[in-house]
Amino acid sequence: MGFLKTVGFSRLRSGLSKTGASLGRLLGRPMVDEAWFEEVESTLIMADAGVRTSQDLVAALRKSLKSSPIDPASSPDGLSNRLIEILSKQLGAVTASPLASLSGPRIIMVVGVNGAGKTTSIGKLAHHYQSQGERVLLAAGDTFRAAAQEQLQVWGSRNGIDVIAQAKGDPAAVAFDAVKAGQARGASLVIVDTAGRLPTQAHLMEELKKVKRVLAKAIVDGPHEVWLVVDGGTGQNAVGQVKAFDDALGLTGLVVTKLDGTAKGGVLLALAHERPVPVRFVGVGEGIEDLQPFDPDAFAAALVQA
Ligand SMILES: Nc1nc2c(ncn2[C@@H]2O[C@H](COP(=O)(O)OP(=O)(O)OP(=O)(O)O)[C@@H](O)[C@H]2O)c(=O)[nH]1
Ligand SMILES: [Mg+2]
Repeated sequence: MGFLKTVGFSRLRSGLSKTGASLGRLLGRPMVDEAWFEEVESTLIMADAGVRTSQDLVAALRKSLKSSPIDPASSPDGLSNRLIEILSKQLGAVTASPLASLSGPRIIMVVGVNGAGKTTSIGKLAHHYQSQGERVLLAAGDTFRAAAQEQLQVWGSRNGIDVIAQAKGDPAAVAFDAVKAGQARGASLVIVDTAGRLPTQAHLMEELKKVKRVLAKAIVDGPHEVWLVVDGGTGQNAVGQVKAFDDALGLTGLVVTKLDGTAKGGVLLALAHERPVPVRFVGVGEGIEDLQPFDPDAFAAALVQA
């Protein structure tokens, strides 16, 4: 786990420290009894893992400790390592496989509720993919507010890349234009920003479906990816968001943001258990570098050991 040594990991670890501190305290205790299992369960629930998920994880832990017991006195790290193993296995359900290579530009449509971190994440994604040699183009599909276009333009100039925008116009038209511009300019990746919305706002969800339909007409197999950006600090609410956006649009990935802040991180366990959409990246700050590819082992270790 080379990732463990990176700055990103320490950000993640300090962000998730609430959970880690309480799990750490439990794991350092000499007695593994019924009360201990109950405490592990309630700690996971408090870390936003959700009741059902926490119960199932503790059941897995019980089973594992029964078939292969650990003596905390002689093996001080044994319990943490066992729990990390179980959490990583659960998080394995949301591990993303690498994106398949394409001949034309890949289109990533980015959606989510207001303020989740879509535009910021797009700025960071542009930087990430550019550093991997991709030719990136951005589309200002949030035509709802003028400031939203400007915000994306700022990220565009920070990365030295073009942003396709229209002074007036609807998001589907901007998305269509961006695909055509991407094809004409030899871009390998077009990332489409959209305005924030609640999944309960039916007309706004219809608008997203329209953007998706138009992208399907603009390019073969488009959009290749539909990613939901979720604020990791919203706890169980994030699970509802993933289900609703997935039902409406068929998500292919998630970006979970703000794990450097108040987020407790357990929500990824709940997602893995209840609606396993691959987690592509986690956001650990507001800077251009503060985006990490999701690594289930490192994340489980951060949850337990912080
Ligand atoms: N600490 C922290 N802040 C973040 C992260 N990602 C985004 N933010 C902040 O969250 C706020 C909202 O981010 P935006 O990118 O504007 O969110 P959005 O989803 O595009 O918002 P709307 O377009 O209004 O729906 C900004 O202040 C960002 O700097 C993160 O990973 N960590
Ligand atoms: Mg935005």
